[in-house]
Amino acid sequence: TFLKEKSRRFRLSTRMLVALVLTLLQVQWGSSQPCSNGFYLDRRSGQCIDIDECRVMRDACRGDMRCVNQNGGYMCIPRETLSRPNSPPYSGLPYPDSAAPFSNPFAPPPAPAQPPNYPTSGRAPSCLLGYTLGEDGQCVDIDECETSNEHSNPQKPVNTLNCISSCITSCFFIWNQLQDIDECRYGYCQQLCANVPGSYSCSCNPGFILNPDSRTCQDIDECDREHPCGHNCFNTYGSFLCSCDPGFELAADGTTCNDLNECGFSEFLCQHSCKNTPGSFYCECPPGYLIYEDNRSCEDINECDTGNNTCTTAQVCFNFQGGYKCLDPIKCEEPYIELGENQCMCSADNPACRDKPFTILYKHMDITAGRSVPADIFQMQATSRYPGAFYIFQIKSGNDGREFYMRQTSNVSATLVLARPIKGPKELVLDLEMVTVNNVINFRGSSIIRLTIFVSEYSY
Ligand SMILES: [Ca+2]
Ligand SMILES: [Ca+2]
Ligand SMILES: [Ca+2]
Repeated sequence: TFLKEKSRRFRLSTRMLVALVLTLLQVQWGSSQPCSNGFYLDRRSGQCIDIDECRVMRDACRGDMRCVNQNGGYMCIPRETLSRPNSPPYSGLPYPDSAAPFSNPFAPPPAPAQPPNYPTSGRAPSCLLGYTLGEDGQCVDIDECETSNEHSNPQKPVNTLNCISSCITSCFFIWNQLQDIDECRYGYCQQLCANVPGSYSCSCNPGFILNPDSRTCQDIDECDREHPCGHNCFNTYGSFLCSCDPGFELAADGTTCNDLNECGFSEFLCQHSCKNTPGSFYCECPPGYLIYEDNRSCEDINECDTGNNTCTTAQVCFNFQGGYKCLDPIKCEEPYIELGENQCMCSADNPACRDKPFTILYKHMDITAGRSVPADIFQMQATSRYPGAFYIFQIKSGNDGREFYMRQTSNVSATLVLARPIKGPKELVLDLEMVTVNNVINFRGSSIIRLTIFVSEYSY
C-alpha cells in the first residue's frame, strides 16, 4: 500500500503539474528511462518509486542544513529552523514564496500546499531493490555512494538509482528540478546574507569579521589590529573609540589627536606671555623677571641682592621691577656742600645761596607702569617746626606731563599723587619743594626733595 500510495500521488501530482506549468517543467520523459527524475523503476512491480535522496546522497545537505525527503525531490532546511517554534514550518510553507519578488532564473513552480503524507508500514515487508532490512525491521536504503566509485564529480548531481552524488551546497529538488533554497529567508547568516542560486554567502557589517563558521560575525578589535587612534584606543562592539592624552583634543575624524592651544583659552593664563607646546604650554617672562611658583606670574629679579649686576663698589645698586640701576654717589655742585650721604646743603651764610633751596635731598623710588590712579606714591613732611611758620608743598619741576600733583595732608605734610596712568620704561626726576614761610620773622626759605622715579615697562 505504501508504494501504491506514493505512486498514485506521484501520477496525480504529475498530471496537475503538466496541466498547470507544463512549460516550466523539464521533466525528461525519456524513452529509455520510464521514471522521471527523483523516482526509480521498481522492476518487480513495474512502478516508479520515489528516491529518498536524504538516504541515498551523501552530503545531500551541508553544514547545519537538514535533509527532508520530498516526493520526487528533497529539501535542505536549516536545522534550527526546524526546532524554532516561531519559524515557518517547512512542510506547510509554499516554498519558495511565489508571491515574493524572485529574480532567480530557476524560478520554481508553486509547491504543493500540503506536505506529502508519509505512511508508515506496520510490518516489515520484504525489501525492494536498493533497500535492505534494517535492525528495526524497516527497509532502509542502501547507500551505494558509500561504497561505489561513482563519486567522481561531486558538484554535478547525477540522478541515478545507485548513487546520486551530492547536490551543490544549497539546493533542493522539487518536481524533479534542482531548485535554489533562499537561506537568507531563514536568518541563516547572523548579519548580512546574499543568496545566490545554489548557494549563499554571509558577510558582516563594518567593524565585524566573519567567523570560521562562515555565518556568524565577531567584533574586530581595531585597536589590536590597526592601531587607528592617534593616542588611546578603546575597542567597542562593532567599532572603537579614540581618546587623547591630556593637552590634546580629538579631531573631527575621531582618530587624530591635535594639540590644544591652551594659550588661546584666556589671555590671563600667563601674566606675561604664553607659549603653546604639543600637549602643554608654558608661561614666559620678560628679561629681568623669573617665573613665579604658580608658573604663570612674573617675579622681578632683585639683581642687587643676587649680585648679578654691574654696579661698582662706589655705586649704589637700586633694584626696581624688571631691572636695576647703579646709582653714582651724590655730587653736590657749588655752592652746595655735601650734608650726609644723599643730601646737599647751601649754607645760609653763603651769599651765593640766597634764593636757592636750603637743602636738596636725593630720593629714589619705583612704580609699575599702568598703576591705577589716583595713587598716593610719596609723602613729605617738615622735620622742624617753627612758631608762626607754615609750609607750602609743590612740584617745582619734572612734571611736564602733569602726571602728578601735591596734596597737602596737614600743616606740615603733603602727599605726591599720581594722577594719570604712566607708561614705562621711564625715569622721571621730580623736584618736590617745601616752602617755609614765617611772617613773624619775615622768613621765606625752601628745601627740595629730588625724587627719581623708575617706571617699569610692565605692570608687574
Ligand atoms: Ca571593535
Ligand atoms: Ca598645547
Ligand atoms: Ca630687578
